Amino acid sequence: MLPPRRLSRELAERAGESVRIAGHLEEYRALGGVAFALVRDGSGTTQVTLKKGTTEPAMFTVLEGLARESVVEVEGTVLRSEKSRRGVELVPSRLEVLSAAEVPLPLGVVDKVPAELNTRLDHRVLDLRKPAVRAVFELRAELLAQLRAAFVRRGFLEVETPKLLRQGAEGGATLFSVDYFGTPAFLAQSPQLYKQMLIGAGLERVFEIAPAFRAEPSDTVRHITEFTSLDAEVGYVTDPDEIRGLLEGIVADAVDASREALTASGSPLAGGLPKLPRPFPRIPFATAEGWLGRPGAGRDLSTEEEKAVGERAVREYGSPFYFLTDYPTVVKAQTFYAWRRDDDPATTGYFDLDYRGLEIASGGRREHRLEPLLANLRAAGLDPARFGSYLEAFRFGMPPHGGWGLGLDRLVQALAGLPNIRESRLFPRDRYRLEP
Ligand code: AMO
Repeated sequence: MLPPRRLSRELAERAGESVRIAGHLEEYRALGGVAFALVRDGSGTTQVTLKKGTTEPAMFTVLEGLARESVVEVEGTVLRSEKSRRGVELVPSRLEVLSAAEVPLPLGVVDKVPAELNTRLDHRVLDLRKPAVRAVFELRAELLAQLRAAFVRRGFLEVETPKLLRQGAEGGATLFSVDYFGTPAFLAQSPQLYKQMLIGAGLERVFEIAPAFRAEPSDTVRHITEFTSLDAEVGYVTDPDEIRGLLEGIVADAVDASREALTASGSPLAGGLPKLPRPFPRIPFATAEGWLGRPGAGRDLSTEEEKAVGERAVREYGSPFYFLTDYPTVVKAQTFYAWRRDDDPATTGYFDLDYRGLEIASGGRREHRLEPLLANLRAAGLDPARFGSYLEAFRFGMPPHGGWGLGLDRLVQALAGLPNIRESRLFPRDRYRLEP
C-alpha cells in the first residue's frame, strides 16, 4: 500500500533503455573529463554521468550554474555501472531545469551534521526531502492503512464526528476556545461523547481516525496540541478484557502487516517493527504502584514513573507493549464516563496501553446507566445541564459499551524510534509552533 514508486527505482532493470527521470539536484561534481549530477526522486537518487566530448557542452554549463535542490528533468540512456550507488547510471541526452532553487538553502538536505529539530521543522519542506524523514511518513501511511483494514475486518464502521463543540470531555484546562459566530465553542479534544452516542444509535462498532486538539501548555517530547486520535467504541461489552483483546489484536495485526509491506518496499524502518508476543501482558495499576514503592498514592503515574514501569515490564514480560489495568477511581475522577466496578467502586474498568513507558492508548468500559453517570458528572464538578444531548442518548436505551482512544502520533513515534513526537507529524503544532 505504499505510494507508487517512481521510474528510477526500476532503473536497475532497464539497462540499455532510454528513460526520463525528474527530481531534485542533490549534488553536482565535475572531475576533469567527467561530471556527476545526483538526481533524487521519490524512489532514491540516480547518478547522471556527463562525459566531455560526448555530452553536449551546454549541459555542463547549466548544471555548473544551478543551485542544489533545483528541480531538473533528464532524458538519457541507462547503463550498468558497478561504481554508482544503484548499479546503473544515466547518460543524458537532454536536460531541462524545471525550477531553480535559491541560495543559500536554509536547511541542507544531504548535510552530514544533523540540524536542530526546530530548524528542521521551520524548513520542513526541505527536511521532508531527506529519505530518512520521508521513511517515517511511509511507515505512518502504511500503519494507518493497516489499522483501518484491521478495524474493518472486525466489523467496525468508520465514522466522522464534529470537531467544533459546545463542551469538552477531557477536562477544561486543555480546551481550545473558538469564537463561533459570537457564541463560545471549543475544538474537540476527543470524539468521546459522540462515539458513545453512536452506540446509543445502535451502530454497535464504530471507529474514527481524526484530529484531536488539546491546549497542552507543557513542552514535552510526547505532547503536541494537534494529534491524530484513533478512537473505537464497541457495544454490548461488559468485560474490559474483551475491549483490550480487540485493541491488542488490531495493533498487533497492523504492526505485522506493516512490517511485511515495509520489508518488501525496502524501508529502513521495517526492522524496528517488532513481532509482538500476544497476549500483551496485563499489569494491574496496583502492581505498578507496588514496583514504584508508592502503593495507593491516589494519583496517576508521572512521566518518570511511567518510564520506570516500562523498563520493569519489558524486563519481566519481554513485551514492549503492555496494559496497565484497573485504574483506581480516584485517578480517573475527571473521567466521568468511566465505569466504576459494581463490586468495587474504588476501581474503574479503565486501562492504558503503553509501549516501553510511553502511553499509546487509554480506554475501558463506560458507565451506560444514566443515574450513576449523572453522579459521576456531579462528582467531577461538571453540570449535567451542559451535557443535554449526550445524556439524551442514555435516556432511551443505551447498550453497555466500551472503547479506547489511541494516539497515532505516539504509536509512530514508538515504532519509528523517534525521540520527539513532533517528528511523527508532517507539520506539528505545539505551544510555540503554529507554522509552517
Ligand atoms: P486520553 O486523554 O488518554 O483518552 O487520550 C488518548 C490517547 O491520545 C493520545 N494523546 C496525545 N498525543 C499527543 N499529544 C497529546 N497532547 C495527547 N493527548 C492524548 C495518547 C493517549 O493515550 N476519550 C479518551 C479515550 C477513551 O476513553 O476512549 C481519551 O481521550 O496516546
